[in-house]
Parts: sequence; structure tokens; C-alpha cells
Amino acid sequence: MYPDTFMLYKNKLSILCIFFLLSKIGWYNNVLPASLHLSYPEDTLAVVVLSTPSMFEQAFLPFLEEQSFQGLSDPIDQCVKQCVSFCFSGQNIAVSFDYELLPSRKPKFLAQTAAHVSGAAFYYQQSDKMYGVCVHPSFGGWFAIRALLVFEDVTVGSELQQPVPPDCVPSREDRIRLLEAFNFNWQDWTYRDIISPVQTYSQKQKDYFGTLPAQRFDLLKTWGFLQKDGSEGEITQDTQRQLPLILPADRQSFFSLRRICCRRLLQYVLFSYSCILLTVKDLFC
Ligand code: B12
Repeated sequence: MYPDTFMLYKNKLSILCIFFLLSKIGWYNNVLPASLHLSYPEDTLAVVVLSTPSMFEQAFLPFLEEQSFQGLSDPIDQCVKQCVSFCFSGQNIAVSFDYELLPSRKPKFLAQTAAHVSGAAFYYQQSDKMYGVCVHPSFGGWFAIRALLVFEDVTVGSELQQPVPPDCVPSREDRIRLLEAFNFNWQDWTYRDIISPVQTYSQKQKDYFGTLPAQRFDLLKTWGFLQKDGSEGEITQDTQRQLPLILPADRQSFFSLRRICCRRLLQYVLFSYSCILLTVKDLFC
């Protein structure tokens, strides 16, 4: 299954603007105290899942259009869950989402540490008094760390070398600026622009994430996505925590995600076809 199958997973997920990096449990446990270790052998394969800015338009809005949304828990979380489920269904994977907590109220996994040790994004931390923040070399702060997948039956050896995440904020002044913006002014989005990103959130996406979670259903209704009868319920912390650890092979999500992928594939084909036609026209006319 490794590494060819992973290329397949990568292609499937990249259509949905989600990408992932391979990692080992040992790399993660090495930088954490024993109380936060994940209890798997150190050579177990883990995968860190990140979402890019286009995920909102390419996966989330189509997900809402497809009426795949089922109420109660956060729509973005459901969409990510469906994307992951769509790509990895049938595999023996333990999935932890960024928002999930243990009974001890600690997060199920430390997303920023996982992103750093997998080489995805550099984790800048200063002291216990300030929250640390990851910066991605292409997207700056315009991304999110969505999940950690642990392939319980897959171990990897020395063929997987630990990558070093690019240090894209090398100067002390910029790091201070970054941490201050993340801690004190995160609502103005500026920490995300600490480097020039290749892509940022669209205005629609900013409007969505700039709205309090409890009011996002109303916003989606004004955009015409949800029924107006209020049957979708409220987004609460408690409902978020009810998601299962192991993903089921969810047929409904599989089919709706497959429709979205097929539609996008068709768009690519039509686009390529028009490009070929234009080139032929240029050559012969
Ligand atoms: C709880 C939480 C919060 C809390 C507390 C924040 C905190 N960091 O504790 C609150 C509600 C305040 C919060 C707010 C926000 N959050 Co928040 N939050 C989380 C959450 C769920 C858990 C973080 C946590 O509890 N960490 C525990 C502490 C102890 O970990 P730590 O500080 O990293 O310490 C460890 C490391 O230092 C490690 N370590 C030690 N040595 C070394 C060496 C190396 C090399 C490494 C790599 C690690 C390492 O050991 C320490 C533990 O012992 C994460 C998602 C997740 N599952 O991780 C998102 C997360 C950190 N939040 C995120 C964001 C974006 C935000 C907000 C901007 C709001 C938002 N969602 O838009 C604000 C900004 C902060 C602010 N100004 O308020 C993002 C950060 C993305 C990024 N680029 O880094 C995350 C990762 C969510 C995501 N899906 O992407 N958040």
C-alpha cells in the first residue's frame, strides 16, 4: 500500500484542496512529554492533514450544495470528515480531528507539533505566556491543520526521513510581530500574511470564519444553503465531540464526494479541451 497507494490518496484529496504529509509517531512523541504521547510503536505511519484556502470553494460549498450537511455538528468539520472518509474508507485508520478532546479535556493531538515534525509548517513558539503559531512556506497562515491519521497496521523504516520544515520567518523582529499578531490581533487576519502567501481566503470564506460558530448556520441560510426551518440544530462543543474515532466507510458521503470530484474532473476535461481547440485554431488559422 505504500507509497503508490499514497499517491492515489494524494490525488483524490488534492482535488478537494486538502493535502497531507507523511510522518512517524516517533517524531511526534520525541518532542512531547510522556503524558502527551500517542500510544503506538514509534515506527507507525501517521499522516497530517491540512486544508488550503481553496478547500472552502472546492469542497465546502459544493458539499453544502449537495445537501450532504446533516445538522448538529459544525459543517466544516463534517465536510473535512467526509473528505477524509471518502479518501481513506476501508483502511484501518485511527483518525483524530483538530477539534476533538480527550476526557481529560486535552486535545487528542497537538496539531501544530504534528505539522512541524512532519515538515508541513514551521511551529514558532516563544514562551509559555504566548500561544505559538505555525507558518506554511506557501500559504503563510492561510491554512488549517485538520486531522491526524494513524495507520495502525503500517510501519515505516528508514526509507522515510524526517523533513525539516522551512523556516520562513527567520528574523527575530518578524517572529515577535507574528506572535503578537496571532495572540492579540488574530481577528484582523494579519498574522496570516507574515510571508507573501500564494493564496488567501476569499472574502466569502473570511465572512464565514469571521462569524461566531453559533451564528454560522444563519449566515449559511442567508447564502441559501440550508433549509429555513431551523432543523439543523446548533453548533455546540458537545455535539462536536460525539464524532467517532475510527471512520466508518460512509456510503452517503462517499457518493456525494464522488459527485463533487466527478464534476471537477469534468470541468478540467472541458477546460483542457477548449485549450487544445484554441491552440489548434492558433496553429491553422
Ligand atoms: C485549545 C486551542 C485554542 C485555545 C488555546 C490556545 C492554545 N494554544 O493553547 C484558544 C481558544 C485560546 C485558541 C484560540 C485560537 N486558535 Co486555537 N487551538 C486550540 C487547539 C484545539 C489545541 C491547542 C492546545 O491546547 N495546545 C496545548 C499546548 C500545551 O501545546 P503547545 O503550546 O503547542 O505546547 C507543546 C509544544 O510546545 C510541544 N513542544 C515542546 N518542545 C517542542 C519542540 C518542537 C520542535 C515542537 C514542534 C514541539 C515542542 O510540547 C508542548 C506540550 O508539552 C488547537 C488544535 C489542536 N488540536 O492542536 C487549535 C489551534 C492551535 N488554533 C488555531 C487557531 C487558528 C486559533 C485562532 C486564530 C482562532 C481560530 N480558530 O481562527 C485563535 C488564536 C489564538 C488567540 N489569540 O486566541 C490553529 C493554529 C494554526 C496555526 N497556523 O498554527 C489550530 C492548530 C487549529 C487548526 N485547526 O489549525 N485555540
